[in-house]
Amino acid sequence: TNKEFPKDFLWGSASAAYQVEGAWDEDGKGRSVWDEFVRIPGKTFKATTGDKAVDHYHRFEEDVALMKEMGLKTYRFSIAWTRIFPNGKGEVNEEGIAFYDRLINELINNDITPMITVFHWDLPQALQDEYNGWESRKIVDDFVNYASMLFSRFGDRVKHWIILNEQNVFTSHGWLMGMHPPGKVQDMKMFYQVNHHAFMAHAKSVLALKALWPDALVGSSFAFGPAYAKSEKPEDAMAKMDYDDLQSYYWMDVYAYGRYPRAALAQLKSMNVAPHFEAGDEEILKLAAQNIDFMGVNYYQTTVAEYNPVDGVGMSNKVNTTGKKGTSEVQGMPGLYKNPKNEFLKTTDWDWTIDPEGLRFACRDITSRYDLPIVISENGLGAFDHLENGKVHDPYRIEYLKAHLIELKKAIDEGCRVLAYCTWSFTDLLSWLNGYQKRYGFVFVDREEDEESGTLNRIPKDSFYWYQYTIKTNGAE
Ligand code: BGP
Repeated sequence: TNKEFPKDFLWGSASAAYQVEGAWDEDGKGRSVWDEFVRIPGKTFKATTGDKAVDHYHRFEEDVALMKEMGLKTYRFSIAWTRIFPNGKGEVNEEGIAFYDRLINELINNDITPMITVFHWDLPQALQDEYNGWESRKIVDDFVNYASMLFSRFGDRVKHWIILNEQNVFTSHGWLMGMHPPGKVQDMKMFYQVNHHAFMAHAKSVLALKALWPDALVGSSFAFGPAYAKSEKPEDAMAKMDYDDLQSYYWMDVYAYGRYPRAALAQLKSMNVAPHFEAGDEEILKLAAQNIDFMGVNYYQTTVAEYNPVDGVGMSNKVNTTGKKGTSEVQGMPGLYKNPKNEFLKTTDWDWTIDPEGLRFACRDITSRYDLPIVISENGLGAFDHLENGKVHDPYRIEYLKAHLIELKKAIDEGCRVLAYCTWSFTDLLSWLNGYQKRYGFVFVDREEDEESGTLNRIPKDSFYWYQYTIKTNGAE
């Protein structure tokens, strides 16, 4: 087999507006639910905010120059809805459009393909105030109106679109675990209803994009954590199946087939939490499914599924946000499954399993089930990095990414059609729940949790030069 990755493979890196931009109240930007949420004491890590983040808003030219130096082929970034429509809808804020115009043009002028995420969690607070945001069906029209504005203004230059980032994460953290806005806990019925609204927003946006730009490439990005059955016990095999249907296929089946997994829906009906459909929804979901071009996958780790008795563990908000190993708790769904530790895998300081083969597993599973091209829209290692004598040595990150790329190449050789691989992230940035101490970038940014200290200077880490070489050889070395 050829050692190189496919011709035109998009070697990339990713970010999200709230995590890098800063300039939270500049040039007409409205407030998002995250601008408010981080101000509630105790909600996020040390009450760190994205007010300034890594100031990408003012330093994007410097950041793009570094991407160019690296040889990056694609940069995935998200647009802040509140820069385009400060109140979520109504009059467009031309200064917001102008910022993204400058960023897109800068990328294109440097031979970097822009890949846009329409929604990476920063919902306008105005829509939350008016009708509880995602909880109301009204969100669908406002979302499509916002997405369509992006398509009409940027679609002449931007071909790659990701509608939603990790719908499974922002809804479970927001309505079950209380860790993302609006901070609700165990509201199962609303969780599934919110998801239905998000699916409709995704589907109608896909159709709106294709109506305007038939050649565009579109999909949504799913946080896929494949599950391994704990043992050869039939009840563990069934636990894996329940986990897959309720935690993975519940989203990917709707994107790819336009329907919910039948067993999951039966389960939700028995619990009286199945979502309400409007007339015509099924047809729209099906039509959109026929129009997506790829499955976006954010891959970080795998999980284990084990049978969980009716009086067993539920979902908790005890997750490790400090980087102290072993401080997270087992999550589960009573009567169905729980997710114990995998004894065979190492973990990061934040208790995420390190499992390169899981990436291959994820690609194979998607290819078997959906036969769709794949965009790896995120993959990376969160770690404590240290600046010493002006350098950051991060061999652990190189080792992590290299191992994942080896498995990704195997998946490609096995028939998976992988279009792009975006690492998380290009520069260091804000981690939603872990602050600035948990770093992912190829480029170190000099800043601490508190906004006053740090120069925000950019310093390429060792991994920057490793990825540069990997891109240059198209993955052959
Ligand atoms: C994904 C998000 C990203 C990013 C990443 C790393 O879920 O799409 O926005 O934050 O995870 O996660 P964390 O910052 O929690 O380590």
